[in-house]
Amino acid sequence: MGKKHKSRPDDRARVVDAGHSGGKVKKKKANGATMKASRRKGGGASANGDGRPYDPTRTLSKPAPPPPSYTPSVPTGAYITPEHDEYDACVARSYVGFRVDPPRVLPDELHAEVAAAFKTMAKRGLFTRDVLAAGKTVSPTFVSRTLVGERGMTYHYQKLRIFASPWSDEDTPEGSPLRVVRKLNDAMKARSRALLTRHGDPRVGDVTGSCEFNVTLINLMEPERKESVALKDEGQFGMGKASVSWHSDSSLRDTSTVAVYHQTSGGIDGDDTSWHVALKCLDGVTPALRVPLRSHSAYYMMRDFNLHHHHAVLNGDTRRFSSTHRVAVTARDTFDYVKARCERALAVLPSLKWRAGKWPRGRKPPRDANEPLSNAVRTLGETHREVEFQWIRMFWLQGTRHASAHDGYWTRRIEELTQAWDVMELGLRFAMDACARAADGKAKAEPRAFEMLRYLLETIAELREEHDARAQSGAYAQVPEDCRPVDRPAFDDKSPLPRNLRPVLNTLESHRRRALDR
Ligand SMILES: O=C(O)CCC(=O)C(=O)O
Repeated sequence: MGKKHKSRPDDRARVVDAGHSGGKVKKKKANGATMKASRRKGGGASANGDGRPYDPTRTLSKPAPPPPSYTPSVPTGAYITPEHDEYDACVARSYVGFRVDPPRVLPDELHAEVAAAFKTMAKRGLFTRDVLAAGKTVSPTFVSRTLVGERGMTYHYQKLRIFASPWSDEDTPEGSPLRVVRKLNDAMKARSRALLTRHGDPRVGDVTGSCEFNVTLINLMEPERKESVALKDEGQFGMGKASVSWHSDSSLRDTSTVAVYHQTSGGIDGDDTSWHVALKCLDGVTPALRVPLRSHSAYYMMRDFNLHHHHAVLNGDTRRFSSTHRVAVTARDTFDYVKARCERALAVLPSLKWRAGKWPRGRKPPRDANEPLSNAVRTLGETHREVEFQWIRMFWLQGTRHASAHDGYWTRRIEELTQAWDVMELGLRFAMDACARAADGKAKAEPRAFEMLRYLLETIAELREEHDARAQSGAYAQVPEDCRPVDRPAFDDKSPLPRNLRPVLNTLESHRRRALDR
């Protein structure tokens, strides 16, 4: 199980029995005894009799109440650290689900492989600042990041979709650092399962939630002196500079665990504890926590922790990588999902072509030729909008460096989606032509079809305007030129519809009036 390491402040956090919610704290020696017990039992039962069988499919039907607040017996400052006498009691009561693992929980060989993989990925320029949007504010992250995960996965946060470099064998050459990331992910899964099994939480009964991590967002952080962008103060508790400010993670499967593996340049035997994770309850009563992290340690936020707590990362003195393993939602976030959606939308093209009067003479009309026009317009238009704004524009918003970094898997798929989008543009053009024919009395179109088409074209026009404003934001001056937005999908004179849809909307309105007057 790797080398022995001296017990440090972060080891203390691990020995807190999170299964207790009443503030009574039982301490165990930080000697790995609990890990061994788990292996003997195959990870399926508790070492302390408190275990629940791990079932990733079972979640809470409604949110559980937050854990109880903790009021220190003697007044403390706004936050406490593991050195504080009441730290363990406070974690057990109000931060149930938070655990810290010391480095020795993972084998030294894995630590070393991961260190080499992160270094290679950094050298290859895979880490970039994400430029995020919140309301009308656009700003780059302080940290550089990259997403790695199952093939076809994406992750959506703060109005940005990021695309996972696949870690699968079929998409990576032997020796790829991405395969090492998958190995780390497997280790984090195994460890999270063991912790979930061993450390129950009475608030949620036997719900363990999932730790079947499908992506990891890996952060690269520099000490403040090396940052090109000024860091902000943590702001609420006087904890110092934050590299990642207070937040809870979004787009995660309900009740799922987040596991964070942390490495700094000091190496496994180093003394560096300059980086801290900060945690707070949302009750305004319980003291916040400021927890030092030793290089090669990991921390876990289990089950619904993310729902009732926020976390932040406090800047340290060294270069830091953190790999944040997550169970990201998949309903609308995978390539397979969007591809299937495109296929369904493209199936309405023949009926639109027929309604537009472009159907080849003598050929049998399509099967759905007499379906209401509004249905076809809706199916096509909603998919067009999603593909353009959630996929193609999101991909190119992140620049040409991003496109080169994703050359193996995503560029081909984005190209595929762009071809489907081109056909959908043609479909919208057919819908316009069908409305023109109705205005001329050459065909019938129900009033709802005009309304549906107007609604969809208007939202597309608005979203393009919003996208342009975002792409022109001064925030992009803070990132390298090849990380700035590229305007895709492209339009030219032969495009079925122009990029600016305002004149098209005026034409549609005049078709509608003429059709109504008939
Ligand atoms: O690096 C960490 O410890 C956590 C980072 C984090 O909160 C995030 O990436 O959302």
